[in-house]
Amino acid sequence: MNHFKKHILTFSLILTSFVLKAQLTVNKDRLEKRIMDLAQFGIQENGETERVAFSDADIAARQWVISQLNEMGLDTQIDVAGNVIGIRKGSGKTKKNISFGSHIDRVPNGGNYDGCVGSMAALEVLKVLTEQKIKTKHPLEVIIFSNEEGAVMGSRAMAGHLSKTAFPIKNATGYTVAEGIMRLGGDTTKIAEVARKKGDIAAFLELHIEQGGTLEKEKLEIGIVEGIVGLKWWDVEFNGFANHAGTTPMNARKDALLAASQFIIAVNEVANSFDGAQVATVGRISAEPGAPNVIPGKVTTSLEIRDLSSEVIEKVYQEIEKRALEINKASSVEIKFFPLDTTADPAIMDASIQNEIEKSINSLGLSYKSMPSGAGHDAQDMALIAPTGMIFVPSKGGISHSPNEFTSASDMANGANVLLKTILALDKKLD
Ligand code: HGY
Ligand code: MN
Ligand code: MN
Repeated sequence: MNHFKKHILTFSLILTSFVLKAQLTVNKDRLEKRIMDLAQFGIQENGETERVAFSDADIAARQWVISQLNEMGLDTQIDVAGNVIGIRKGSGKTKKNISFGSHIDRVPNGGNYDGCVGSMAALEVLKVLTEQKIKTKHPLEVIIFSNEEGAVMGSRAMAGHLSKTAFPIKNATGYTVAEGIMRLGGDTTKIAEVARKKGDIAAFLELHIEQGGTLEKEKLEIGIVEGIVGLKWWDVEFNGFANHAGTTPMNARKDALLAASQFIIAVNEVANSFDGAQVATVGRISAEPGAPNVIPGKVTTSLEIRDLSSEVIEKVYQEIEKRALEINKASSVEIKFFPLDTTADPAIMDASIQNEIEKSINSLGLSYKSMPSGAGHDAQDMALIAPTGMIFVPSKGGISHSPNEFTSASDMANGANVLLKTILALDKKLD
């Protein structure tokens, strides 16, 4: 009889664990609460959150994430690039992590979901696995990258291509990248040590909001990202001649702000003149001396160009340079381009990872499409060193980089469930 009982017991244990795994889902309300808890870091009087990389709010939020990871028994550290790392030990012999995560730093006046959904979903996935006492063969590594909005710096360092030339770049906090990395607990003198070798990581996954309107418009629940655009940044300097706004005749001026205005229109016209999905933007401008009764003598603007092809980015840039030369000739305002070391190359996502994501989506009965990403992500750096995949969830109204950014709890939970299932599937499939 005992023998029989033992078999029944074993069978029912296997059945329960099978049923549990089949029903294994994230806790939607807990995930939404984490998003709101995270939004408290940098909360302003008007109820919006400011949390630009390297700010006190960013540092406090990163410490909070570390405490959440510690509570779940993970080994945590801040690497020399300021990335927050949490490791959940695996039960197998393999030392290769399955890594997943995103970022929690934001653009100025940004939203609560960009980067935060992937980061908080990573915590939720770990919570569910801990609660259900599910061990994975591979160690699981959560990465909350540093300074993603400053051109994916933390993941660039991990991919081994963050050089000292990027260190002087300042963000909206006024801190340079070097100062910021130190503030986050990193160490710029050892930045090379953070680089992972290709093959160190078994797979990298990032869940992220789409930041565009495609999924919502087509009433789809999930996007499988095929590729991520590359982007390049420049500072553009306009040197004219500051002079009296009242006594200087209109035909005797070297008005730097007028030239910059013509440049901004030219950037828009050039980007629209090519077929394809390239984009070009002037997002920042400063005019000196900035008084109403002085003709601006010096203006500095930003310039950003993005496309899935580096060649197209270069072609658009060359056309913009030509238009700048015409403006210079007509206005005698000198125009100089300063490329910033913020280049993020276009990245194609791993086909087998996309396939695993698709299988997870189908097992959950969710609607989906494969699509490119017009936004840059840490995943584009991780794709240089590991098989990488990205999962998109809808952005309401396609709005992002704005306090009006929103993704519903059920959409976030859908994405987190796809992330969870794909991690478990990869854990089984990969050595
Ligand atoms: O700018 C981007 O594309 C991303 O949101 N950092
Ligand atoms: Mn992002
Ligand atoms: Mn962003």
